[in-house]
Amino acid sequence: MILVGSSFPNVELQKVLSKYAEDDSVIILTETTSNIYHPKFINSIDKVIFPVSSEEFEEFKPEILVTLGGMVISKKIKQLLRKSPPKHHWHIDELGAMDTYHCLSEFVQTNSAEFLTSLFETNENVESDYQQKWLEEKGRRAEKHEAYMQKCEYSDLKVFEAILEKLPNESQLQISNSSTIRYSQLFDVNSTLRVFCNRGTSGIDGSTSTAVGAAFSDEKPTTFITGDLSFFYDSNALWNTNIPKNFRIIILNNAGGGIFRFIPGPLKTNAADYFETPHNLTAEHLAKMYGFEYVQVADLKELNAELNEFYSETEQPKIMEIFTPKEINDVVLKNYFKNL
Ligand SMILES: Cc1ncc(C[n+]2csc(CCOP(=O)(O)OP(=O)(O)O)c2C)c(N)n1
Repeated sequence: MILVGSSFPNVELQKVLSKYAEDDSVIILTETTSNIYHPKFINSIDKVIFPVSSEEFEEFKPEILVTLGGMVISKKIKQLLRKSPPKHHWHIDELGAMDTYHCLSEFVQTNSAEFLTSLFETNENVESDYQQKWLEEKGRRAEKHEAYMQKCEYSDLKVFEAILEKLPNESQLQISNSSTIRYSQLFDVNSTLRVFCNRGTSGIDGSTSTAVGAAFSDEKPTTFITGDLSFFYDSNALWNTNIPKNFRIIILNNAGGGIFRFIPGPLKTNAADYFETPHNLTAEHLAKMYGFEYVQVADLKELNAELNEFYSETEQPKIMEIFTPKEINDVVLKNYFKNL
């Protein structure tokens, strides 16, 4: 198993990993922020393994785990690999290694594309149904995903699907922490995009600033998708005279920290408000103050209509604020995972 965490787009790495995809004994798992794409890769890790129990994972676990790149966001793969560790874990990176799965046996401090290329040359194919097993699982989950999404009601999940479908080709996507980055992992992201998340230690404090800087340094359009609390927390990022006109911000405003309705704990205590931080704020006045065009939507029809216009050329950068129903977002997502 080759597991690729966050990485800059890398043509050499893409090339060599595509070769490994032809080896039946290898499965490649990629995160949305890995910037690596191939139809035979498992590009939505959580979608495929969320329903897999530790016992079932015995069939899917690798003998050798090779990890590349930075942070891995999928909590489930971390849990499964920690519980059922592979015989060997090698991390390949020029800088450093973290023992994320508590079984690191080898840190190879080198360029990962070069390492994999040399390894490929000495590699002997073995007969195996390992990749096939994973790909069959991927196919089954993809069907369940489609069926659920077709009847899925207006919610953060449904909105995310619509946003991802309309992103312009070859553009840059910046995603903030909390549920936003996790939703993105459930969909097939347009393979011409370059996708980034200021993951760090999952802070909500600097994503907007990072997106502004990234937009400034890129001629192609940049879209930043963020939650409302993350946006308000770092709104000072907009106090900047260098924001390009082709910068777009999409705020999923579910009136607080929606993630705290999803994770176990907060809703069962009387302290849910302190986790969720409910509010009635909108970004409208901030948009006006900082010279952004502003549009707000509150249902799927409006959203699709506005998305059709959203990326056309404008004289100012633009914010779209999407209001979603906080009472059902978590139910829709929990049912999504149940349905898988
Ligand atoms: C700097 C910082 N403070 C607090 C937190 C704890 N925290 C994690 S998620 C979250 C809520 C984020 O809400 P929002 O951006 O609206 O996204 P949603 O959960 O609705 O997707 C908070 C406060 C954090 N991650 N970073």
